[in-house]
Amino acid sequence: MSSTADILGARRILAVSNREPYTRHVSEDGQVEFELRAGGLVTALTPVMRSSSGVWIAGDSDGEARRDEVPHEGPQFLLRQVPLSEEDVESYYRGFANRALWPLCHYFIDACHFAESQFASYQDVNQRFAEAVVAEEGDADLVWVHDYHFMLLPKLVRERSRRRNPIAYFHHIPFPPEAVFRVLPWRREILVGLLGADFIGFHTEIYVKNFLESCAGILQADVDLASGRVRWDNRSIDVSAYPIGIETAEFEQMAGAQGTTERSEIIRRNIGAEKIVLGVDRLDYSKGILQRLYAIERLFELHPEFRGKVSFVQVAVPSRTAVKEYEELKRGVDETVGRINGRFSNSGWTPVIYLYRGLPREELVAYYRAADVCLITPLRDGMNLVAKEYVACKTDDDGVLILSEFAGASAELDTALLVNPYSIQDMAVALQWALTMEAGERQRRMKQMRDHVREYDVHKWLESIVSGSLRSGSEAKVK
Ligand code: ADQ
Repeated sequence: MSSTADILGARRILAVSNREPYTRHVSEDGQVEFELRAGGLVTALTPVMRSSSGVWIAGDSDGEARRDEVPHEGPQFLLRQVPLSEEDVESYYRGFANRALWPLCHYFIDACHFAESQFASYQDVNQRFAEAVVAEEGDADLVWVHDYHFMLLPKLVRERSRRRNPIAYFHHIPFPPEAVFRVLPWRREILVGLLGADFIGFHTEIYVKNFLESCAGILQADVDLASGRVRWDNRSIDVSAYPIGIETAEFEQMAGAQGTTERSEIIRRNIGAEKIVLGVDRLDYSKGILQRLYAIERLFELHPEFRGKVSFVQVAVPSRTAVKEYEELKRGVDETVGRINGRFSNSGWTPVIYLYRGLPREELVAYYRAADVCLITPLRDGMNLVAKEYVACKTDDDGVLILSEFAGASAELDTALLVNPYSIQDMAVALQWALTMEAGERQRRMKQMRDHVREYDVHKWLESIVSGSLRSGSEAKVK
């Protein structure tokens, strides 16, 4: 049994997330099949959900209410889907979650769109999820709410539930400084919604501090910054930093497989450059892809010696394509890649290779193995798992990570070359350094990061968060 299962004992996890952990397919002969979604959280949480017969509540954009036992073979857990109409998706998801909360939490005030009707839809969807939680809740559960789609949910569950199960909330994206958060017209409602939890987790101490200062400044709540506690509504809420990890062992094992070595050699041969620089992201304006391209352009301007020898590969998985800002970004990236290639390429060498698609996990790992340098420069990012995945795959300790100081991961991966992603010059200088760094220094820096990523993997994160949540649940009652 895993240690998380030990800590849970007879308790179940009742998890809530916007996206479901399994996608449901109906084959031509009517057979229903479930496919596990790739991703660290789902991979780590699923075995615990199975062993404790947990419940996972998620949205269903096909608009159907379903309760399915997943996976087909036991042990199973219950996947309950809350129906979301096209209007809900437009207003609650694309609207309030992704055009108000997402930019706000990433400190992009100018990109925020605040609409009363979208907040009303967000409230309505949160209420429907709260009803689903209460309907599924057992006597010994840990209610665990995930992410910014459900910031009102902890309070709504507390008000509706007669059971006194601990409620945990984890915020996967940044939490902005109070001065930024204040801009939100519904700042009080959102903070009070979250304070319905017993435990609130963020990736870094900075987000914890930002949240606590917002509670003190906006709600005049009694906050203890040193111990990370908020007193609210006669309860004590534990607010802590728990940086998420990845499935390190799985990435290491895939990186070491014979097939991966062969595939990464083919990738290198096809690209044909002496050195490969890699970027991997969802196509999102928070990831700083345009600024990164400008830095590559600056590198070729300032250092003609790299022309013909270095190629930059950007893999961008399409994301939120129906949201206006994302369409504009896609156009901007297409144009910039075209311009740089038009300016510098010659027969046999392409400066920027742009893959606008998601890659299967094995292929992604082969790209990580093939890359001499990984350039991860979000303007703001809760954590950034790609940085950790790249490190885990460098099993020979050879490779250089250039990382934005505004990614949560920079608090842990501090032997990366840390850059300010708003400074094109800073990134170009780091690129030049990375491409000429001696093997000894590359290995020393990488080894330190690899040891960290191995020790603090997603299983350790899960274990600490579950024990932290259960502890704060019981402490909150006795205070
Ligand atoms: P995301 O913003 O989605 O996550 P990230 O942490 O980098 O960002 O995770 C992306 C995942 O998708 C990684 O596992 C990566 O391998 C995969 N991925 C990205 N691009 C891909 C591509 N082109 N092809 C295939 N796979 C690709 C949010 C927050 C982050 C936080 C996580 C977890 O925004 O800051 O780290 O949640 O809490």
